[in-house]
Formats: sequence, C-alpha cells, structure tokens
Amino acid sequence: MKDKKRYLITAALPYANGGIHLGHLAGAYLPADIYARFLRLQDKEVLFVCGSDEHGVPITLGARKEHISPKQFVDKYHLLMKQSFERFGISFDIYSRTSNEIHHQTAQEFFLKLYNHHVFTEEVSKQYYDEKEAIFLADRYITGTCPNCNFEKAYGDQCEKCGTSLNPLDLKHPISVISGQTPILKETKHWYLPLHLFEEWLKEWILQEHKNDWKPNVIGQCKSWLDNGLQARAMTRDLDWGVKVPLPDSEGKVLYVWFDAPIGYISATKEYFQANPDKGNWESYWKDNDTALIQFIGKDNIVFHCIIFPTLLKAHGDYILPENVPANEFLNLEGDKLSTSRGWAVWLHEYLDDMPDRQDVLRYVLTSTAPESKDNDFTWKDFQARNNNELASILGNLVNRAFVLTHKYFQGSVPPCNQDKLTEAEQELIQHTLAIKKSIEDSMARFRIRESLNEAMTLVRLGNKYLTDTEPWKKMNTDPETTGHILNFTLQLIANSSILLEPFLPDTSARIQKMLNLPDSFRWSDVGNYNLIKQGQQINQPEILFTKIEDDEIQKQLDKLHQRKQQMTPETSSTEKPDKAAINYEDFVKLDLRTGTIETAVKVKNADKLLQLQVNMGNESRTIVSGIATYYAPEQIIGQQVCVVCNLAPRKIKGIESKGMILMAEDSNGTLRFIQPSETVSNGSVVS
Ligand code: B3M
Ligand code: ZN
Repeated sequence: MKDKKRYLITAALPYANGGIHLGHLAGAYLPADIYARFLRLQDKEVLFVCGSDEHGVPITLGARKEHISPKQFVDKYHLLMKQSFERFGISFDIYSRTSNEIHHQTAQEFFLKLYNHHVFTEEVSKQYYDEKEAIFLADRYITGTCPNCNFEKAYGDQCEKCGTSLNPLDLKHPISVISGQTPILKETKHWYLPLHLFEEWLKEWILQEHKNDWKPNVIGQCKSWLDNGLQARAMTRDLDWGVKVPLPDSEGKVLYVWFDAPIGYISATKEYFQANPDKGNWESYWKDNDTALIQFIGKDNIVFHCIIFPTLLKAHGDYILPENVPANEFLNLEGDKLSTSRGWAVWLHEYLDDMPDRQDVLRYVLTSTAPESKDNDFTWKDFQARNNNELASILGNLVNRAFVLTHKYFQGSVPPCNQDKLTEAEQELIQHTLAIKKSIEDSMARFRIRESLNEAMTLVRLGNKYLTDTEPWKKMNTDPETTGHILNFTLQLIANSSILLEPFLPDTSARIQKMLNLPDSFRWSDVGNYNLIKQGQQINQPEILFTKIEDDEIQKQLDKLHQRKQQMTPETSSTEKPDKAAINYEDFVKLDLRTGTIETAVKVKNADKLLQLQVNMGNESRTIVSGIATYYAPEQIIGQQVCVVCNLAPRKIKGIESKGMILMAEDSNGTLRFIQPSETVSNGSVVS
C-alpha cells in the first residue's frame, strides 16, 4: 500500500444483540486496534471508528425473544458492548450507534442521492407474508429447508449449514419464525441495487487492481461471488424498525440493514468531527484520495464490505473506496464452532470480570493464534501455556532480571555503557532490532499481525539469551564496569522491545516504560536507538508483569463454558420437553399446596446452593431447605409470599429436616423464580 496522508480505520459494527465474544475480538476488533495503534505510534493521522449496528432482523427478533421493545433492547446491548470495549482498551476514537439521528439523516441522504440518480430499480414482487401477525417475513423471520443441502433450519437470507446465501423464496417448506405458520405470498414494492451492472467494474477493481494487496482469503471469496454472477438486491424491507425509506408512499418500509449499517462508518466520522471541530473535518476522511480507508471485518461480512458497500460508494460518486478489507477467518473455541445460541462462547465482559488485569494476556493469545488465513482454535490450556511460558517466562523474566540486578548492583541508577566498546554480539543485536522493526513494518502493511507480534517477541527472546550468555551476576565482583555495561545494554533492549510491543500489548508496554521512569513515551522511529535511557537515570522497582496462571483458574473457565452449554441446551429442549403422562383430578388433589411467607433465610453451611428458610404457614412455622441460593440472596426474599407443597414427606438435607417444598418456575436458561400469588393472601391459603 502506498503511504497515504491519513488513515480511516473501521471495524465492523457489531449487532447490538448480545455481548462481545472472543470470536468478535479475534476477527475484527483486536487486529483493527493493533493496526490503529501501530499507525499512531508512527505519528500518522488516524481515525478509528466503530459503533453498534442497531437495526435489522437480528435486533427485532432478539427484542421479541426478550419481551422488550427494540429500543430497550439496543440500549441494553449497546451499553454492554461499549463498556466492554472501553474496559478492554480498544482505542476507538468514536464508538457510535446507528440509532443516532445523524445516522438516520446520513443514510437517508445517501439513499435519496442514489434514488435521484436512478441507480435503483423499483420492483413489485411477491414476498412471504405472515397473515396471523400481519407482517412481511424478511431474512431471518423465515426458516425452511435449504434447497442446497436440505438443512431444515435454514434462514431466509442464508443457510448456516452450507453457507449458501439465500432468498426467502428459495426455501422449501417455509415457516414463519413468529407464528410458526406457513406464510402466504403477497405483493410488495422495493428498491433494488442492480449489482450485475457493476460486475465488470468490480472484477477490474478487486481481481485486477487489488489482486496483490488484498488477503488471499478475501480475494478468493470475492472471486467466487463474481464468478457466480451478481444479482440485483433489495435495499429496502417491510419492517417498522430501522431507517425509514425517505420517499412518499413508503409507509412501513425501512432501509435494508446492510444498506444503512456501512453508512454508519460515515455517520460515526461526522459525529466525531461535530464533537471535535478543531481536529479537522469528516469529508477529508471520506472524500480525499489521500485517505486510506481500511476496513477490518470477519469473513462472514466479506460480500457486504467488498462488493455491496463499494458499489454503493461508487454509485454515489463522492466517496473514496476501501483501500483494503483485511477480513479474518473464524476463531473456534475448544475445538468447536463458536455459537452464542448454544452457549459456546467466552464473553469479553465476563473475562474482564474474572481477570480484570489480564487484558494484555488475552490480546497476546488472540493475536498469536489469530485466524488470519484459516480458522483457528482458542483453548484455555493454550491461553495458560502462552501466559506462563511466553509472557511470564520470556518477557516478564527478562524485565525482572534486568531490573532486579540494576537495583542490586547499582541501586537502580542506570550504569554507563561504553558505546565505543560494543561487543560483536551487541552490535548484532542492534542490527537485529533494526531488521525486526523493518520486518514488522512489512508484515503490518500486509496485515500479518500475528507474524508481527512474533517478530517483536523475537527481540525479547534474543534479549534473554544475551543476558544468559553474558552472565552479569558472575562478573560484579571482578568487573563491575562490564556488569554495568551489560545491564545498560539490556535495559536499552527492553526499552526498544517496549516500543515494538506497544501496539500489541499497550498496557504492558506502558508499565515497562513507567518502570524505566521515562517522562515521554517513545515513538516508533526510536526503535534501533540503544541510547534511549541515559546513564544515571533512576529506574523504579520492578513490578511483576505477568503472574502465572494456575490450573484451577483454567478449570474454572472450562467448567463455566460447559455449564453454560448445558444450561442453554434446555432452551431448545425445554419447550420441547416431552409432555408428562396424564393424571386424574384425584391425583392432583392429593397435593396439599398452601401459601406461606418467608420469615428467615440463611445459607446452609458447606452447601453453595441451599438456603434454610423458616416459612410462616398461618397456623405453624415450617423449616424448609431449598436449592435457590444461586438465584436469590437470603436478604432479598424475607417477607416474600410463596407456594409450598406441604404434604411432601419430610427429608433430611445436610442434617436439617426439611418439611415441604417451595414451588418454582424454571426458565429456559435454568433460572429459578418463585411462583407467587398475584396479590398477598393470608398465609396457609389453599392453592388449587
Ligand atoms: N452487524 C454483522 C455482524 O455483527 C453486522 C456488521 C455490520 S458492519 C457495517 O457481524
Ligand atoms: Zn444449506
């Protein structure tokens, strides 16, 4: 890529329908962040934008599932994602959202411009319609059998089994996701983007112009789309949640989410400069050929970013095109495909709760195993090994040894280094440092971020070897001058490493530089300079950069993963739980069900899940041991009225006689809640 004046870096706008998981991070956000930091370290003009994608069927279906409005739904997940990114240290200049007014305006203006230039074709066609719910069934509102592989749960827009992109009309046995009924066909009007008219241009632009600088996996996917021939695609939908189609007579129609979402990058840029007018203007980032637009995404977004969005930009005419779209492949988890619906995911917000000081460990592991050219696997064992054997034993160890020795022999004052008497090994190390710097620059330019990190770590490995070979601890008594020289050189090497590592491990790098007590942070151009720390400079006491991760911590994570998978499995099966055999009324009235009020609640010793309750049943107080401690804190339930099975034979639980059982409802994720009268009744009332 040619050097450009400024860089606009985008990372795919995540749907506000859940949290951020490790697959998201490895796919787009972490490489984008590393790239942005790398450019900033070189004093390039950079803007890094992202935000929540708050429209489309993933949102409306999600809201429906949680029984809240789409607005409440996106508010909740936008906040969760924004906070997770912040806590993790992803260095967005702005994290916006597509429900913002500025975005609606920008997307509508964009649509109108294309409409006025007659880019769209207007077509009336038959689409599936749910008569019971009175809505058209776009995209994921409809499932059916895939015409390609016969998978029975294919979506209207894609079969997740074979990956084929579909149209609802392609599905065999279509079913409405909302009512479960077979839909009818009904006419509706939409505006289509005639992608086939751009085919030749796209072939030239992607397969010729960019054949050498885009990643092979990206070129490969684009080629396959282009070889199969492109078809017109509807840019509007019959939905009531989204950006309204800005045309008369288009009531109930919104822009297709994949039309509006990429324009979100533009709106976010506008929003940034509205808030920071002194920093420049949004147009220079979107309309000046001296800006490189680099878009980081996961592989499932390739067609939208490499074919549809560029076609929209080209058709519009005012905008630059992406310079590169470095898409990553997928990250698997413990040998299995990540799946949020099956509970097979590691959530960033939970990781940060469990390991609040280990941001850089995750950055390191995800980068070392980045799925850059093929799918890759994240395992907790590998996470532990890379922390213990690489970060702690190699990087942590080098820094610790150099600092401890400098304090021990020179009271933390950097000893002199005789620059004229550098040994051959030392001169070679300086050459290596320069070569590594160059090699990282080359790798980063090709988005080989994993390789770049490995290169940076090579210098640290060489530093360890140097220290081990020169054995300064054996020389102090006889040759303090050489000892000082070696330690000075090692500290210089550590300072150089801290610059090389900054984009990858920003927190660690800052900690090292703080330990070195350096006032100003270094720039990329300082790499190769072995006189960064002045003789006599006082350094701070060493902090342990990486503590070892023990087996039990890893086991906890594995348990959590498996538990969640088990909890999530009933979600599909709970509604499908087989009906129990029929009973007579006589059987039912055998149950003595009554209401009672919880008067005291205490945790049962040595039993995480149990609470011992005293329940006032009107004419008596009963002791009941109940397995609800995971769902309720004792103080939370005092005074609550519940339903009790009174004639259940008494049972000893953990040595306590429990007389009765509290009735609970278990929801699809395994959470238990009390069954309660809608209004307070007298204790001992019969439930029937
Ligand atoms: N929200 C899909 C995703 O989260 C989509 C990306 C939009 S980028 C403009 O993978
Ligand atoms: Zn299929």
